[in-house]
This record gives sequence, C-alpha cells and structure tokens, in this order.
Amino acid sequence: MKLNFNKALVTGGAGFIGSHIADALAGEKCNVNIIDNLSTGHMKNISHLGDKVKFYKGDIRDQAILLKASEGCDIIFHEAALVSVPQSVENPVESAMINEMGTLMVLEAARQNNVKKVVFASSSAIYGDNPESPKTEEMIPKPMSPYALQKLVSEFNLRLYSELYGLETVCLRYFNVFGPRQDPSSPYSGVISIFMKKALLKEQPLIFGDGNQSRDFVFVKDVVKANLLAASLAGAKGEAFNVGTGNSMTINRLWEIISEKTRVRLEARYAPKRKGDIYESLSDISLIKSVLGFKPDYSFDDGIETTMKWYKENHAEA
Ligand code: UD2
Repeated sequence: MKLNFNKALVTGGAGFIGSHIADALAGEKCNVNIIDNLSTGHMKNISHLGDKVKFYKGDIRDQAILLKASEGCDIIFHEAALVSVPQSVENPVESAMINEMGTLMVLEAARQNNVKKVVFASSSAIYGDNPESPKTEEMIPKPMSPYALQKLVSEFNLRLYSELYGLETVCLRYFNVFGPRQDPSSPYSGVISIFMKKALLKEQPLIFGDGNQSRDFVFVKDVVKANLLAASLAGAKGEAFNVGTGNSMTINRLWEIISEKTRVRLEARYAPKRKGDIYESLSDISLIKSVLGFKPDYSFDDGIETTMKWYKENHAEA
C-alpha cells in the first residue's frame, strides 16, 4: 500500500500490535521511530528490523523523550497502553495515568512538533454493556471498566485536539486482537495467547464466568491494514471506526477449537466472572468498509493457524 507520509512514530512499537505496525511501515520504506518503555513490549519483537527503525527507550509520560521521538514525524500511531481490563479494575489510577494522561501527552507532543496526524488505538470496550448487537459507531458508549472509560476520554481528547489545534485524528476501536507476538506470560494477557500457551503445555485453562461471553477476534495483520488505511486516506479525518471481523465466538468455543487443533482435548476449569467483563462483543464494520474500503484478509482459521505456528516456535517450553 502506497503511504502518503515519510516519517512515523509508533508508541508501544516494541509491543504486540505496535511491532506489527512498525514492520509494515518499515516494509514501505517509511522512516520509523519507536518509543517503548519495555514494560510489556520486548526488543525481540523489533530486533529483526535492525536500523530500519530508531528506538527510544522511554515512557510516553516523559515529555522530553516523547518530543525527541516525535520530532520531524508526519504521523503518530499511538499503541502504547496498559491493555488489560481487569488490571485497570485493580489499578484504576495507574492505568489512567498511562491510558488517559499518556494519550494526552502524545497529543501534546504532536501539537508541539507540528505532527499532522495521530491514529489512536481505541477499543470496543467503550461500548460496554450496551445491549445492542452488533456494535455500531454511533451507539451510546457505556463503559464498564476504568480501561474502557480511559479509552473513551482519550477519544474525546483526540476530538478536542482536532477542533482546537487542527490535528488530524482517527480513532480505531479494536475488537479482540490476536496473533504472533501477543505475550501470554501474564494472567492479564489476551485470552488467545493464554489458551495457546496452556494447550502447548497441556494444562487446563481457566474460563472466567460461564464461558458463553463472546468476542469478535480480529487478526493482528488486519488491524495493521486498518491503521495504514486510516493513516493514508483523508476520509478518515476526525472519525472513529470499528476494527473487527463482524463475526464472534464464545470463550467456550474458542477453547474447544484450540484444544482440538492442538489435540489436547482437556476440559477447562471455571472461575467467577471478572469484574468489568463485557458479555457480548460483535462488531459492525460497515462504516470502515464504506469509508476506508477495509475488509479483513484473514479468516479466524487462517489467523489461528498462523498464530499457533508462532507459539509452537516461540513458547512451546515457556
Ligand atoms: C481485550 C483487550 C483490551 C480491549 C478489548 C476490546 C487484552 C489483554 N485486552 O479485552 O485491551 O481492547 O479486548 O474488546 O488484549 N478469559 C478467560 N480466561 C483467561 C483469560 C480471559 O476466560 O485465561 C476471558 C475473559 O474473562 C473475557 C474474555 O476471555 O471474557 C476475553 O478476555 P481478554 O482479557 O482476552 O480480553 P478483553 O475482552 O477483556
């Protein structure tokens, strides 16, 4: 895809989604800066890029390093965040400092350095317990967790920066992203990464609640595609778009599929539902289809096969 910018900053660029965005940008010969404090990101996610990227080890709340990292950039892809819903329930202040204040700091660095555009990793979590399904962008958000509220407040901050300072902004409301490099090492990790690791270790997974809660799982490379479209097309200006597949599955079904594919066939154990957990999550992607021409390239099956291969090679004995 032809990019209409030359230099980009990826915040959280050593993390799961950020490193895939950095890969795609570097592949298009874009100058890429990365800022990451390596709290959940890893250098091994970007080491293959060598000097195609310039790495700044630092926190997005450190204005000095952020200003250095964003200097001369045309665009910022803001992926750095504390991504876990339950972790935000346990530590609402810390997560607000990162997700809310951190995003404000990124916007402010963009303003001071005359960066033209910010593409923001928002979340479908903002829809919360609004019972309408599938979720459409004009629905009233009903955040159920500090994480969801912080993403929503940040969307408003992006809009303000656009109105007050003329910064071009796009919010991408990611549904449940999965794929290679999603780190399974914490209980706060994404469910697919945890289930993959459990299957490879032949251990029973833990399902929170009855397991009938559902998620719209979108492969990371499709999320990258949505980012590049949002970055390059003028029609995206000031908008918020769902980034999902339009299909969902329950957590029970997810474990069935992973355990069948890995021939583990272990029953899951169950624990009480997590606070702040959404029950039903399914995207309507008509808006991003019509405005940006986005459609996912990966079926769930393709994505899972690719992801499983990666976990076998990288986390088999983890
Ligand atoms: C994910 C993202 C979040 C946000 C949101 C958008 C992560 C870690 N979180 O939140 O950043 O963008 O999607 O929808 O990527 N579960 C189990 N057993 C486990 C782990 C999870 O049953 O060992 C359940 C969990 O209770 C939930 C579902 O699986 O019902 C998904 O959990 P998650 O932490 O992967 O993602 P979610 O939807 O909270």
